[in-house]
Amino acid sequence: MKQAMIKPAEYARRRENLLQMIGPGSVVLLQAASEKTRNSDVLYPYRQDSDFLYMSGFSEPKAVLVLVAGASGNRSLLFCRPADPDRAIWDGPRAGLEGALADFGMDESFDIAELDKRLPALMEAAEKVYYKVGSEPEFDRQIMRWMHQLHDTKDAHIPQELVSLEHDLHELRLFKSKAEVKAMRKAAKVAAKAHIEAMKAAPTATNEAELQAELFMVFYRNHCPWSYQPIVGAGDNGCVLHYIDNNMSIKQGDLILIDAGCECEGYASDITRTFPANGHFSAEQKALYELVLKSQLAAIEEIRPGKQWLDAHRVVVDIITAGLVELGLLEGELDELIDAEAYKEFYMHKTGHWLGLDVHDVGDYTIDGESRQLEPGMVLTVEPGLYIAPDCELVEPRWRGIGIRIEDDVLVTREGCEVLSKDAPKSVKEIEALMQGK
Ligand SMILES: [Mn+2]
Repeated sequence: MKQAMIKPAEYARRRENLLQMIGPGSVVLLQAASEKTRNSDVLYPYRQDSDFLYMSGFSEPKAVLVLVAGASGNRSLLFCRPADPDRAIWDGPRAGLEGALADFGMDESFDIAELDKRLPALMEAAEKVYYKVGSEPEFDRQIMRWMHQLHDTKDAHIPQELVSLEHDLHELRLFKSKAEVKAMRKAAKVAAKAHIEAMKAAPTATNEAELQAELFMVFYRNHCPWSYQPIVGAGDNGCVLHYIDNNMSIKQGDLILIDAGCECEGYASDITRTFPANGHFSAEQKALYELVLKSQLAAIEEIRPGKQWLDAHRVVVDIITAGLVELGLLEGELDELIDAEAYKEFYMHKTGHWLGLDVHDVGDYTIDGESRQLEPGMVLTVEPGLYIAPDCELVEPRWRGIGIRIEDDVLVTREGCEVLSKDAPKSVKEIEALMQGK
């Protein structure tokens, strides 16, 4: 197997950091994602829970991670499925209890079948039990059963608080380490290449599905599975924000909007490009495209330490609204239009989101009601768009059915920012040259 970018020592450091935050006398319980049936005996591809993955690097189902912050030091315990030569014939090998110690840096490992037997005693040693309260009904019930068990045991010590784990853990996840940035840079590089291949294939493609195939070919050749169902929307479909059917025919003169990203060691990229199917922007397409691009470039200028998360969005709203007035899609006084949010008819989403192990990654966007300040190590998307619905009566027919979004993945650095997805072309000139084979 290829050497992992995120090393066991980094996972151990994360566990240590979390236990430092929550302090001694605590126990943390995290459950692996469960397998999900697609139909009959067929399962959906398994994807580990991002919080569990962040704390363990362990990507098998049927596991529970227990972190103990005790007076005599911190311990990491993994309950998982033992190695099983018979099952290995069908499913391949598992890490097993030995692997949990040797490859995942655990202090102790136990058979997951012993969970009920051992967990109450581990909880008994703690004042506070941290877990994702309310997120998995069955796990909630299981923890309550263990609590009842302690209540029913003579002289047992009972933890005084059940505390939600998410806030502290997600604060850690918001700031990316060097190794995480490396993984995200690769995910962005591979996705950018996929977008380039889709652009090159578009002039001879007749259906959106063919372009999705180009994306997947690049993803899987680079061992990076998709990070979310891609959007490949030609023509009017580009205006459907969460379009994922990706099976309609591509018509001469369509714009094609592709929103697609992949994962490297669980870390996502999330890139959107919009380009003309035939490699030539029409006048209307170009006018709106240049406007979105101008707002996107200005928004990226707003990504640096000390700026607020919302500053990029504010700049986009100003530029988009002014541009729509200039092009005649909106009428009125600029300030009034902005106050009235008139742009929302054509631009109804925010300019970005945190990016990491989840595509819409965790972390607070506001602190005490104020938009959060950007700090080095945060990664976010910058993705303004314009969507003129095919049946929009507010504008001349020539603008209708044009959907555009341009999205990059941006790392906040000490000096400003780094656009991780910069390899994907986005100027009109670059796109047309690539698609026309120049
Ligand atoms: Mn996005």
